[in-house]
Amino acid sequence: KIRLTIDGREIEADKGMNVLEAAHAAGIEIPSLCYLRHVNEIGSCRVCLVEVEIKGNRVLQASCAFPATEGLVVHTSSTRVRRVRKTMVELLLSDHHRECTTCIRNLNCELQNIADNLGIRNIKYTGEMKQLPVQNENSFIVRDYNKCIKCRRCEAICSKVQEVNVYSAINRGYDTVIAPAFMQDLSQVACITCGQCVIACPTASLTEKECIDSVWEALEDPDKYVVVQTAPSIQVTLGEVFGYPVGTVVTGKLVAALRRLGFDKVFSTDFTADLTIMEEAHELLERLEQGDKLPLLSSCSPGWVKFAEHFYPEFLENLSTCKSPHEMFGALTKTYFAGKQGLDPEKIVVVAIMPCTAKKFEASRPEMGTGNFKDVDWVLTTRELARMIRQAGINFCDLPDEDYDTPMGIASGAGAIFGSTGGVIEAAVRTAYYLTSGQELDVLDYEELRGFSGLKEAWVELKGRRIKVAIAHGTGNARILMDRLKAGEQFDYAEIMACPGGCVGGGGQPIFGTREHKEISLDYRHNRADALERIDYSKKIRRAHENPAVKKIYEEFLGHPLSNMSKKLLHTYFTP
Ligand code: HC1
Repeated sequence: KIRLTIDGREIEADKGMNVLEAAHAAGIEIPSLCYLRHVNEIGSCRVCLVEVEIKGNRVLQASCAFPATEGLVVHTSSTRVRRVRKTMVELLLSDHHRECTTCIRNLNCELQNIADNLGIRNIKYTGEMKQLPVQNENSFIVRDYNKCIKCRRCEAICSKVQEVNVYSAINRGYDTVIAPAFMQDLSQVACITCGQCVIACPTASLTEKECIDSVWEALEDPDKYVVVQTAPSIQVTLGEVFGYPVGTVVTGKLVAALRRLGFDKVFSTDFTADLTIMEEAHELLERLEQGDKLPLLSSCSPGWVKFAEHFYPEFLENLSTCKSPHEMFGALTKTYFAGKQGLDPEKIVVVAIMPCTAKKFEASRPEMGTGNFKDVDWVLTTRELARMIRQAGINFCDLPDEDYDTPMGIASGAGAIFGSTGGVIEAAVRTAYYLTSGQELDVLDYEELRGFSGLKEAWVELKGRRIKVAIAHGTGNARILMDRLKAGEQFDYAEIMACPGGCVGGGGQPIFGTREHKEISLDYRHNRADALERIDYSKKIRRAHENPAVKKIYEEFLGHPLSNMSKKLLHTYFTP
């Protein structure tokens, strides 16, 4: 520990902290924009300037890049500091397309918050206002260069955490843009569509490609039968937007809100997560028996699949052929469910509420359809759903708790834990153990598969053999695992999720304001993951193979896992 003085208060801080962190730990607020803890500590925006006493002089320094040292004296809110910070933000605003009232990040924009906190009421600096492109040709992310403040957080997340390296600075000085090479659209470069850059962006320079209006149109069309499914993690993240603490389970209100919005059926992707486990566990056992295409690599995270396609195409045969649960759901809605209800599949619209921008991309892939039908018609992120709820004037907090519709709303606890890192393997092992032994596991909780370390490995007992499994989340960690596989290390089964923390940390999840961003770490994802575990614990049925609706769909429609019908509707193939 070290001791330093901030604003006349002597405080203690950990060795190695910068001044911003030390102040924060002591409850002293310093505004910042470009700073992301451990990810982007470059001091470029200068908003976190403070005065530091050096040899009797008060010197301005960026607190995010200045080390806290023993005996240091710091002033965080002197008149000079406040004046200089104000100037920095005024300069940023002088060239920013200030469309606050119509902006998608209105009231959730870090630049807007800071301008308000600093009391900026007019901007002294006028001059040239850039007119740069707004790129929205792809199906997942919109890039508005006119709202970029060059904080480089997108670049830092993409290169240091995800290790995809899509963004870099192009040009110099006033003409600098942070962009893919040659300012190409994200669909033209090796972007994996994960949306971590959207979560990192403090303004609306990076946003999801919104498709709310298309969903409203479908809901208002009397000829359409609109079915909605919710991904496992939405149950534990949507509440944040409406003021609930991070990690609150709001399943009942989520279902009620979707009914109030007018969806004809409200179903759960957890149901097809159970079904995915049935298919994937059988696939694992088949490959283990044949000793072929091992390790089996999970394929339910479309950002990870795209990462593999760009960077590890030699492993595409190892990917599970299972479509992801939300695509399986779409395929079954337009076949099994349509048949059961006597509905014309042409008239069914499948909407998926996903925590993920990559799911938008996945739904647009040509592989993800059956016959003339796309499996999923529209993907809304958690944030888009929250906007629809507000647009409809629904008071989310006052809604009663309601249950999903049957049969495709029935799910085991195994389906729920899919939404956080380690959940797919844990769910699959519960079922694979039963399939190999005919007995149920006594202990369902695999502590060694849980937790947020970037890369976990463990031996898991199945009847008659032990298998070696690995779990990676965030494609930076996936890269480490894949390089080890390339070097010849042997694993049997690996779960890889593109986003840090798994889907609870997806690029379509609620975005926190300035303060929480300083704390950005895996912590808030922990709370969300814990909430998914609570859903699992609370279920009477915690194994996918015990889900009565899953049993029924095999009896009535699919036959058995890996049947011809399953392969036709629920599986796909990725080719380099
Ligand atoms: Fe996920 Fe999945 S869990 S990928 O992590 O397999 O997005 O939440 O919907 O499809 O079920 C995301 C979450 C989600 C699929 C499932």
